[in-house]
Amino acid sequence: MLTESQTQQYERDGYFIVTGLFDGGEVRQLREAMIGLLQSFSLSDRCPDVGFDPWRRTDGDDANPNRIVYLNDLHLRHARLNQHMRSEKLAEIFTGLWQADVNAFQAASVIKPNDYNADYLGWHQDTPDYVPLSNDRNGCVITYLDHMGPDTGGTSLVPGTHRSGLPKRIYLPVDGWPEYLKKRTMEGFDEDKATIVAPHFNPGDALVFHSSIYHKANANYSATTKIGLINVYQAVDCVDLTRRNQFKAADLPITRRGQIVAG
Ligand SMILES: O=C(O)CCC(=O)C(=O)O
Repeated sequence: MLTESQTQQYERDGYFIVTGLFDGGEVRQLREAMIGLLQSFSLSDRCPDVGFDPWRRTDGDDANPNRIVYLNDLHLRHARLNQHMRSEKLAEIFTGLWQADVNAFQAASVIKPNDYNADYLGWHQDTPDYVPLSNDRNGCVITYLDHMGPDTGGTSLVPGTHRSGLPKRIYLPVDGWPEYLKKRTMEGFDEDKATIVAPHFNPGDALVFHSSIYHKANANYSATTKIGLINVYQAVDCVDLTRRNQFKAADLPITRRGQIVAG
């Protein structure tokens, strides 16, 4: 159940962390499911729903030999990941925040392979990919399956920026980077002047954030792959006005009358 302080932090800062939301057994099952998937794809499977490390400079590890960095539609790829999207622990966070039933929006994973420079993913908001929505009751929870921090594949945020409007997204060339690789950022955003938080997450911790908060995926300079599960939800009264969301989780009912919908 949500605490008053978590609800207040979400309103004020646009995020909060639930430590130990999932226990060791749950993390093990989720990690096993993910590693099975990571090992099942090869580079020829590259498509918008299966992304690979664009640097192409280093070998992967046993868990992620082909250096997958993004996998979408997890609920259709593995029963345990479908169960995770429909877990009461995740649903209760958002039904509590919004005092409303929720639908799914996306069920994906952002994976940070060993020795992975994620700077190209850059500072961004998720909302620009989603609008027009009828309101802002759309949010994400990342479930960390590994120890993940500032240089080991965690997530950085700028508290309070969920109320800063939607600056234009831009892509900048970077000295020394290959021409095909640009750094995503936001017009007018100066990382050096921002108050950034870069938490350390333990396996089973969850980061809940408003889809408009400025955030970025951190590099992973450790020797092993780090996995985060991304689940995006929205309140039933948050309508995707142009049916822009093409993720296969779009509009799947997760709760009705406060109870999990079987699926
Ligand atoms: O992988 C992360 O740490 C952040 C994920 C992210 O940037 C996103 O979901 O938009």
